[in-house]
Amino acid sequence: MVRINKNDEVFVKLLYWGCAGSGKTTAVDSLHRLCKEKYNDVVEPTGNLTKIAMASGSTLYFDRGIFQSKKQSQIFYHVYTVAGQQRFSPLRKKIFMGTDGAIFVFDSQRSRLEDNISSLKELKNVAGGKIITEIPLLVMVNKQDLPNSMKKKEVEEILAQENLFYPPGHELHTWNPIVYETIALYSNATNIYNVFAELARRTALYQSYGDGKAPVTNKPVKLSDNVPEL
Ligand SMILES: Nc1nc2c(ncn2[C@@H]2O[C@H](COP(=O)(O)OP(=O)(O)OP(=O)(O)O)[C@@H](O)[C@H]2O)c(=O)[nH]1
Ligand SMILES: [Mg+2]
Repeated sequence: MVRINKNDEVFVKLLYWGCAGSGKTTAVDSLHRLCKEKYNDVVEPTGNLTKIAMASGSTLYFDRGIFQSKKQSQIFYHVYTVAGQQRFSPLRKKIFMGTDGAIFVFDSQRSRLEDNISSLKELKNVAGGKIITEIPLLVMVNKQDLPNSMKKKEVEEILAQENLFYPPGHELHTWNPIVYETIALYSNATNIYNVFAELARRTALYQSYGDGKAPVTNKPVKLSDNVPEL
């Protein structure tokens, strides 16, 4: 639920979800650097990234970064990651509360397939049927730099099996998650800004045209894969 304070500042909560080690923290870290160094005329971090992690680098609680839109300076994106290790499930449920838009970070390593699917099922369960209908979803198939990585088409099939990918003609078809093939490592970052910017755009469309829900497609919503203006 997008929140507005008495000064008309708007707070949008975006969440990176996925199994342990899929690259959520790395993605938000790279996003933070990209926004600071390259896209700061569009969206700028308002401070440091907060990372609460174990010595191993695995997230212990969450990461959080705050990003301010430069074109509409009253809009702030609060970007969170969850801790993906299985034992943190109760914590993830808490971090999920109030999420306006979600990015599922799929680990493209085939050995991680089962963990990806159980993480996706957990997200659906925690969201109680609100994914896509009220909370826009995008997907990263991450670690494309590694050999034999899973590809967009394969992940779309998994989404369809989980009822998160609608056929043409379905009223939610327009809101099918875009599946981005990504590399989260900063040195080689691919699609990391695009996926964030598209999620920001979709949350705005859900608010403006759908009153917090997926807008019905006969309304004048212009959609494209282009990087949007924030
Ligand atoms: N080759 C490669 N490695 C990556 C990529 N993204 C992340 N990694 C590596 O994968 C490991 C785990 O990344 P994290 O970002 O900590 O994963 P996480 O999803 O935050 O994990 P949890 O916090 O345990 O849920 C690290 O060693 C990263 O450097 C990528 O795109 N390519
Ligand atoms: Mg992490």
